Amino acid sequence: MDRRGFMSGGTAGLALLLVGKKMPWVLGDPAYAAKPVRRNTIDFTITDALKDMVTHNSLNTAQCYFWVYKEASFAADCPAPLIFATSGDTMFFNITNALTEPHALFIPGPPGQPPMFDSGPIAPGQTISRKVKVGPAGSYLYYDNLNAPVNRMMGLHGALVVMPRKAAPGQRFTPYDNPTPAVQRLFNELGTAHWPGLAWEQGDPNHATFAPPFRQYIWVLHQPSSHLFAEVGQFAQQNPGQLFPAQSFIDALHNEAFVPAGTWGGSRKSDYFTINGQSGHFAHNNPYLCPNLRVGEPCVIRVLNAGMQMHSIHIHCNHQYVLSYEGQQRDNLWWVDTASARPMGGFEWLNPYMRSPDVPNVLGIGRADLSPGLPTLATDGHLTWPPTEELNTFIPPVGTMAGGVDISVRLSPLCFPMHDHCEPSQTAQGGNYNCGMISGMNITGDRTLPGGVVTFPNEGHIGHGPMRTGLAAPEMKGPA
Ligand SMILES: [Cu+2]
Repeated sequence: MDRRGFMSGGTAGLALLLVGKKMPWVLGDPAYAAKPVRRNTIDFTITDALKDMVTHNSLNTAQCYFWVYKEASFAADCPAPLIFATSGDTMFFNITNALTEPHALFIPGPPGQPPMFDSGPIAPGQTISRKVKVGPAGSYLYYDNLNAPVNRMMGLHGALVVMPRKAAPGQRFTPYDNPTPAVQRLFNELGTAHWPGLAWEQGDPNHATFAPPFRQYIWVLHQPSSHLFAEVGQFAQQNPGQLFPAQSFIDALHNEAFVPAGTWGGSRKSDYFTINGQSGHFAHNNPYLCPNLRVGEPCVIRVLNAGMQMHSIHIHCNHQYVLSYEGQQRDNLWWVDTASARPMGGFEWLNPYMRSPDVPNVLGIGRADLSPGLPTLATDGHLTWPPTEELNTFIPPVGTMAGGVDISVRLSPLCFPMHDHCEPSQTAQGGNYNCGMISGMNITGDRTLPGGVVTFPNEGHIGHGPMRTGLAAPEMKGPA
């Protein structure tokens, strides 16, 4: 397995490519500030890579072999870089096929419409250069559609997010060029009395509270099989130019009995379940994946399933509005806590970032509703919102020193899980629970209380809390 000297994929942040000049908002987003690259020409080499997987450590050398679109600016990884572009932009692909069988890059259009882009087969050793007119606004998987599903499953896929050029006159921004009335109405109501706080496109230009505009997260789902992928790599090495039989790939992944890795070699079923190539701790505690926002800071979550297995994406804390399902905007919005992403399907959610409706709070049960007459609820003489008891709890206590370091960990922010209800995906290598397809949503404060933005007490405490993302605000004012 050393055909071309495998590259090692890291477990760092998301590779991000910006097309066009209309997206300064991305650069203002702490989740994306890591190192986006701005260019209109995307240089892909179709090659292979070996990646350390979630359970990789000094005792367990778990790795997986992938085929990847490697962009010139970034290390090889699966998925390929997230591309942000604006509807109507033009971008250019230079694509070189460095593998031994034909490959391609395909971007579907909206349902029932022609593809946005189709490179057609690129022969081994060949380079093609093509122009793409980007649009309409939405969330797309770009992928290799040849020898389906083998090439796409082997790792040749990534996400393209197309933002609308503008909002309709007098209307709020939505994620679409032509939103349905229901979607437009929902976005118009963000930041109003119904959902106090910010509209989607509103942020803090001067970072007073570190709230970026157009808050959004992209979850590309995948189910790598380390044994099957290695076999495909070996087949290609031994039979250059021949295609791995797609039907036996499907049979292995779907129909083979599961045998965990340690038992002999393991079967060829999926043994990893990833979001943007990450899983377990690396997915959940990753600011590219897990929203870290305050009550009143709604965000969009775009889910795209690149794999062959369904995932039922279930999030705690808030219900989600399904804005679109499999590329089709909703006329009548669903309000759900779980939505299913079928293979090659997906959806777009609006996460309202309201208080969890069943959490009693100082203003009553439900949203931050300032109507008079609502009961003030308390438990054991203590207000349950803001949840200062949780937020002021440190384990071990503040000041616990080890090696000269304060090792206290603050139970903050309020962390809620997202997990896939198709439960096998919660494992890695067939048994390592909680190393699978998980993420979450975290609440780091509340900007809807009377008296202005609340950043929870001790937000500025350094400690070793799991989720420091630079959201500490200078203002630490609680409710009067
Ligand atoms: Cu749950």
